[in-house]
Amino acid sequence: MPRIEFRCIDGHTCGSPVRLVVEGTPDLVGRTMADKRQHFIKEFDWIRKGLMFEPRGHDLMSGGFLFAPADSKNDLGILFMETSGCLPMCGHGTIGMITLGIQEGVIIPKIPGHLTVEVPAGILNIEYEEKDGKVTFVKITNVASFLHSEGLKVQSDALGELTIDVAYGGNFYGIIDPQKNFSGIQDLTASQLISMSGPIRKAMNNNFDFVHPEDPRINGLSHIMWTGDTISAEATARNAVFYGEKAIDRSPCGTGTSARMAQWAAKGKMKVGDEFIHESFIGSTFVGKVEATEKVGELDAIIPSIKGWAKLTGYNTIFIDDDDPYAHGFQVI
Ligand code: PYC
Repeated sequence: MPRIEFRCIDGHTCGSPVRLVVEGTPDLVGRTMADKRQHFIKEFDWIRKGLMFEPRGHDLMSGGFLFAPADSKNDLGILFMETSGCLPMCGHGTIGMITLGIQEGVIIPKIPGHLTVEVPAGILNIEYEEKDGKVTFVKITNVASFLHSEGLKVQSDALGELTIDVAYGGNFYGIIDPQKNFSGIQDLTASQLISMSGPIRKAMNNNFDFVHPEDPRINGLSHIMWTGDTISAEATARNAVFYGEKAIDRSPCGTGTSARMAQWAAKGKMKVGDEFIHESFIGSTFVGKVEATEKVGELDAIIPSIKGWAKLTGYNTIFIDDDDPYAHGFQVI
C-alpha cells in the first residue's frame, strides 16, 4: 500500500485527547452511522490502530471522522474511534470534535449555535457558544440512558466481592460505588484502578449479558466507572472511568456521566431538571442534567445532557506507510 496521509486537528476535552481526522477519511458503506461503524470495524480497523495506538497515538488516544448525515435535516454524522475500538457514542469526543470542527471551519452549522448530529448510538442535539473565534462550551443532549442492572456480584482478586450496577449512557458502564471492600477513588492511584479494572470487566462480561434493548449491535460492558469523594466542594460527584487496556479518562466522561445520572434517577436520587457536576480523576468537570424521561424497551430511561469545553492543541499530518513495521501501531500492556 502506498503511504496514506491523514490530516488531523488535535485537541483535548477537559484533559482527554481528541484527534479529529479531516482528510484521509475512508469511504464507508451504509446509510446510518451504525451501519458505517460496522463497515469501518470490518475493513478499516487498521486506520484506528494506526492513528490511536503507539507510536502515533498512546493508551488514551481517541478521535473520529465526520460524515455527511443520512438525513439531510441533520448537520453531520460522527464515527468515533479510540484505543478500545469504535464506541457507539463518546461524550468527550463529541465535545472535542464539535469545538475543533467549528473553530477551524470544518463544520458549518445550518443554524449557528445548534447542531443535530448522527452517531452510531442515535441522534444528538447540540448547542454551543462561540466567542471571539473560540467555542466556549458544547452542550450535548445525549441518547436515552438507563440503569440496566443493579447489584451484580463479582469477585475481584485484589478487593474481594464487589457489588456493581450497570448503566447505559451511549456505552455500558459497570459502576463501582464505595462499599465494604472499596472505600472510594480518593484512596487509590490511577495505576491501582487500572490493574483492578481489566479482570473485573472480564468477569462481568463472562457472567452477565449487556445488550441494548433496541439495538443488539450495541453490546458488552466496555467501561468500568469507579466513584468516590469529590475534590471540589462544588462538584456533585467524582469518577474515574477505565477503558481500553490502560486508560483512566482524564475528562469526566460524557457517556459515563449520562450512565451515572440514569443510575441516580432510577434510584430516586435525581429527577427531571436536576443538575449534576461530575468531576474527573484530574478534577475537570462536566455539567450534567436530567432533561426528560423516556422508555427504552421496557426500561425507564432518562434523556441526559452534558456540557463541557475543549481546546485546540495543534495540527498533525500523520502518515501510515506499510514500509514501517509499526504502520498499524502497537500497545504495550
Ligand atoms: O466521554 O463518553 C466519553 C468517553 C468514553 C470513553 C472516554 N470518554
